[in-house]
Amino acid sequence: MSYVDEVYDRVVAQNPSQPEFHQAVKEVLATLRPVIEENEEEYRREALLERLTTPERVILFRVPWVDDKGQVQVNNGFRVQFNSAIGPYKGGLRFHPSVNLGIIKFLGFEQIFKNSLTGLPIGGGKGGSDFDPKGKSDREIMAFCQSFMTELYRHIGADTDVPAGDIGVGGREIGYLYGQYKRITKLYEGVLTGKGLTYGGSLARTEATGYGLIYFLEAMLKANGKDIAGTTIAVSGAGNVAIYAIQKAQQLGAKVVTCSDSTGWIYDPDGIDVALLQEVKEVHRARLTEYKEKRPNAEYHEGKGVWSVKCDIACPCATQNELNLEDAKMLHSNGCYCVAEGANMPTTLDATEYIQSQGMLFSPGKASNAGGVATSALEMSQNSERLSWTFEEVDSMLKRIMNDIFKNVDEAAKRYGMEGNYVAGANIAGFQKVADAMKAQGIV
Ligand code: NDP
Ligand code: 2IT
Repeated sequence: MSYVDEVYDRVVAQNPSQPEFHQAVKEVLATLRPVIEENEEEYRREALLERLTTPERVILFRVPWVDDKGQVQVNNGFRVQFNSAIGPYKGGLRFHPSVNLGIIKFLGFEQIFKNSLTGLPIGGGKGGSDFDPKGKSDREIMAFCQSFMTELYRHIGADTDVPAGDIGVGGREIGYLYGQYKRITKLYEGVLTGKGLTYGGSLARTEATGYGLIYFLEAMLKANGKDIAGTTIAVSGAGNVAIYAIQKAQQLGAKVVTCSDSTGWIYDPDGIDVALLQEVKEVHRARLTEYKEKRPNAEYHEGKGVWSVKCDIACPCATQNELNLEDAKMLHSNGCYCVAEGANMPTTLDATEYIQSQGMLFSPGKASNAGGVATSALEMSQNSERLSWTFEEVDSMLKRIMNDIFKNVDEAAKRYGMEGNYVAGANIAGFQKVADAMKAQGIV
């Protein structure tokens, strides 16, 4: 059996009931096959792939907090410190009822390659909780965040592990987490990113993942003789990534006609009104039915459905496995020629294979959503030098980073005879730097 297959079987056997983690490992290992085969015996002797697929450290903890009725609630807390070969662990915190160890491991594993692709010195990590922020009061959110940090603080630090936001964790949560970290440790340091602008945050971090996705998409379209201006785009999600992807796409002359949340979706033939979407989601934290009430031309539908809309480009920006084979077939039959992932692993493996087999363009999240974490690393740099850069400075660095990522991914795919396969290109380019650093640092 080949070394790659042996390691995949081992991951499945040793991590039962973690299908998302298996899926992420399967995709990466399958595309690394030609790279591994060049030096198979050496990699096998050094157990490089076993080490790469085993987290350096997994922290599981209890998070007790008191709700507004005086009832004590208990949630599970997680932090997976996956790989520190090229820098301190870096990656978001997700608060969502679906969170479990397998989901945090898939996200942490993806983060290793994504962070490597940014070209910046950050290792891979991820964390979170099965806490559901929906419907909670501000006081309950604060109580939860303070309790979460009361355990997490001992495992993180500006040069050790630097968490940030993800689903269910935005500016408000980062603020409460930062306050508690500072209170316990007395340290005013860049231990979290996505901070508010008054206490060490970076301009353009809020926009960075969505803007970065569209900068990457622009580069990918351009390399394939296409232009974003004049296209119709279907976006899913209505959170941080979706909102700023829609904003940037519309600034560049595209029309975005959909968005969605966990209960329904919007089709707006006139193009999504971003200011209204921000008011509904960022200010009121309300349902998309409120968007429809203020936008009579738009349609609201319950459930899932954005991929049934006719579009040129699809950008899934909500969550994992939200675009399946049936969705991919629908997109293709409606003339869609490009899928650019904003979320982490939003496309199932069979849907990805179908999209690629139809000659559609496809960018994996670990490449096209890397702008968020890249800008987090720029926030860390600003914190270290105790200076703040302007919006234009950060945005132009973000744009350059996304263009460089596209170039490196494209070149890596070509180098191994897989031109246009950006999944393979991203995994190969991300892997090489991490593997070199791991080899140089010995058996650790
Ligand atoms: P947010 O919490 O801001 O928004 C998530 C959006 O997706 C919400 O509209 C939410 O609906 C919807 N959603 C979440 N879970 C589900 C679900 N199970 N089914 C249907 N809809 C769902 O998160 P982000 O925008 O930050 O994250 C979106 C994706 O992007 C995630 O995959 C995340 O890992 C990834 N990502 C985020 C980065 C960042 O910087 N924030 C960086 C790189 C990737 P509702 O409004 O009802 O909650
Ligand atoms: O998935 C991701 O890259 C993020 N949620 C952002 C991580 C970060 O550290 O900014």
